[in-house]
Amino acid sequence: MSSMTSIVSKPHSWTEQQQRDFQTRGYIRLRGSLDGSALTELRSWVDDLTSWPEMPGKWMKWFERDGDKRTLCRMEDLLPHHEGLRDWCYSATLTDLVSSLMGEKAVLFKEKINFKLPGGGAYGAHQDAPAFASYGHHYHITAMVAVDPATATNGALEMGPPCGRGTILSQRSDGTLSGEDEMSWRLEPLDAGDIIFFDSYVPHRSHPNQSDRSRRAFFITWNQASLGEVRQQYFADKRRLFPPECERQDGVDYGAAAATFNLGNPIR
Ligand SMILES: O=C(O)CCC(=O)C(=O)O
Repeated sequence: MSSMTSIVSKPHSWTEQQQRDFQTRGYIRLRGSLDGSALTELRSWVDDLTSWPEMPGKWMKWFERDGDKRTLCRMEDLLPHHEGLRDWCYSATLTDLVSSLMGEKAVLFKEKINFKLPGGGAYGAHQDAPAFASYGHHYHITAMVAVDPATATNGALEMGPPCGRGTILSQRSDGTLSGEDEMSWRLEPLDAGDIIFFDSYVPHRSHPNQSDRSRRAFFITWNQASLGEVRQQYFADKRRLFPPECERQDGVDYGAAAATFNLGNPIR
């Protein structure tokens, strides 16, 4: 397990134009944020994490299922177990970048890896805000950090029209957006090492991975520090209400927690 902290994001501050773009569109893409050695290290972390066995009470692993076949879909609650990742997620570089987009001090809310391996499923159109509304929070920013290139064929993120803070769009019963077909969507292909920062109101979705290449990415989310640090509470609640597969009990229906903990996801 690496404890290096060499992973940095570039640039270290936003231009006024970038700040305006983020406010107008609800997201901004940074190309080439991680240099070659940082990307190599990030990839080795993901390879490490992927190899860790399922262990109740530790890192959380969820799978997609196709009959008896299961494919790794997601890992969460990683920081207590990985020093390098913890140092990076709490680094001043990342926190300051997010805080300046947020307009106030940001604090880490949660971290995960979405694997989207070949054949991995789609993410339905959704806003994050309704799923993140617990704990009295109103606004979050997430960084999608591309570990692999994200393309039209392996299910890159698509962004919908910006909504502005506080606007919650009409939803289907599963929390996905009922107006999805009337919206214009913009595909955001990424090179490995690119980062998209997006707010919790901008609609987004992604198609299945129809290629033979993985589309792995970190998703790191921050909330306003003024509204409290709840990361540990969030993962305790999630572990209780929507546990990873190895902590599930037969006969329990975990569907009730899906709108908060599994919104639009291919995990079943
Ligand atoms: O990984 C993706 O393509 C979408 C991620 C997402 O929106 C989510 O995990 O809620």
